[in-house]
Amino acid sequence: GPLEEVSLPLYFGWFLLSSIQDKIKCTSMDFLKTLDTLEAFKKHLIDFSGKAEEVDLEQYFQPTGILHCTTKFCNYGKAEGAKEYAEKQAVKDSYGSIFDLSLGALFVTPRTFGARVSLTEEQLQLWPADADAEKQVESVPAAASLPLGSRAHVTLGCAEGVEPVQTGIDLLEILTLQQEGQQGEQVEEMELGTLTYYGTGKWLLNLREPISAPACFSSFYG
Ligand code: 2AM
Repeated sequence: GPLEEVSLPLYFGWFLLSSIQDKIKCTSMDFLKTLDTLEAFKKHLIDFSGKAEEVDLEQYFQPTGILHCTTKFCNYGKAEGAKEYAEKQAVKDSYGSIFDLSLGALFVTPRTFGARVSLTEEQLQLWPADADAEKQVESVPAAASLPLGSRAHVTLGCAEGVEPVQTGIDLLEILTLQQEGQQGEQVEEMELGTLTYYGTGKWLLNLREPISAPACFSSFYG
């Protein structure tokens, strides 16, 4: 019946509690404010915006709503493996529970702005292993050899016209470069951590102190 058709959400994920949302928004805006004033960033502006003109990163990235870490994109049941995921025992058992997510890095590309999430063994139980999201990214074939859960992230903003799904793909691209042994160019010790440039507009800030973010495992219907 019609009820059954809408019984699967747009996606499952961890939704950050509101107190930590505010803190992360502040921290990430501070980071953007500093990043676009750095000489190293200005040097690579061409990669970033196609022009040598300055960009205001705080304006460049549009917020994308409630901060969350998607575990499984179900597309109301149309995505592959959606039903199987929703029926997993771990998913049912954890639904509505609070988890502590660890945000270890911030990254910026010309398309997206995100935070990398390092999942614990317990949290990986909620990561789709079968229809492994990482392995479906055709544009980053090497991502298939990254550890499970590498894609886990919180989207903090997207450039105009860019869909949030791109954030995970951008993260996988950076992690793939790291895995292939690219050291990147360590450009700056910032208060928040070490900033590294991976070429073609890809920036990664490894946080000195990972941000611990309480988050509720739930789903979004929209
Ligand atoms: P995000 O997880 O990078 O933010 C609704 O569109 C949510 O589902 C967004 O949070 C989005 O990206 C995520 N999403 C959309 N399409 C997806 C896909 N094909 N695979 C994984 N996540 C997707």
